[in-house]
Amino acid sequence: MLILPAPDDALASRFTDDGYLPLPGLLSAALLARLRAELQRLATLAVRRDFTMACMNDSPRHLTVVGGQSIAQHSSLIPALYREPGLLTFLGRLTGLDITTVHEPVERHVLNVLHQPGDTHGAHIDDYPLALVLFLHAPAHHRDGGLLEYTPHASTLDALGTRSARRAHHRSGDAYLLRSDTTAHRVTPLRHPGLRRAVLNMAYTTPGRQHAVTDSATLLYDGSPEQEGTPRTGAAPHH
Ligand SMILES: O=C(O)CCC(=O)C(=O)O
Ligand SMILES: [Fe+2]
Repeated sequence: MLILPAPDDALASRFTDDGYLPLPGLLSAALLARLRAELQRLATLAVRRDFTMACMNDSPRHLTVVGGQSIAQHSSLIPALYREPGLLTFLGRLTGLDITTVHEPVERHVLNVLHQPGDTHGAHIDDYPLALVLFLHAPAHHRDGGLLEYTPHASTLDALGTRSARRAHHRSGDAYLLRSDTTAHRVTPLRHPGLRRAVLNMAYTTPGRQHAVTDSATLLYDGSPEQEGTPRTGAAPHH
């Protein structure tokens, strides 16, 4: 299903140094098409989120999501991709970690869609050590926003939004791997109407780390919408 590169030493050390590794050739055109169709099919399950995340310096969340539990119940494609043995082997070789799937369903595999001007996935670190992010749709240009901004080996979120943060643009069909528990990261706001950025984020962990350390994923993907702003259930992107 995925076109996995050989996990050589150069890729491995780049990932260790940068906390980020672009994997642009990972998705075949056929798999990209299937994942886009799956996103469209799951759109009725999507929930709008507009709130600030208290445990992440009150950073903003303006996006539409499909949480891991909904995906587990209604998709067979995404859970199968998530568990693909070759993918787990690849991630283990690349990172040198004993990689395993995340038990709790909320954060395991999620769909994040930015589709309105100003939509952003604000500053945070993840609960689990690895995030593999697959781009189903992305703005064409760097200047459109929707960039991944990140600071490797960070103990705070403070450098995000400053000139010292690194930024990466991705195209539809791209992928990247992030050392997501120690790399502070955010997605910069979309800058115009008519843009769409949709990712599938798959989280992986190591055997001793099966518990979320913050409530951020629960708030974003499983919280009661009424408590967190002005959600619009079903306001899902349709292409
Ligand atoms: O959309 C992205 O590039 C990052 C997503 C992310 O950080 C997350 O889902 O935790
Ligand atoms: Fe993240």
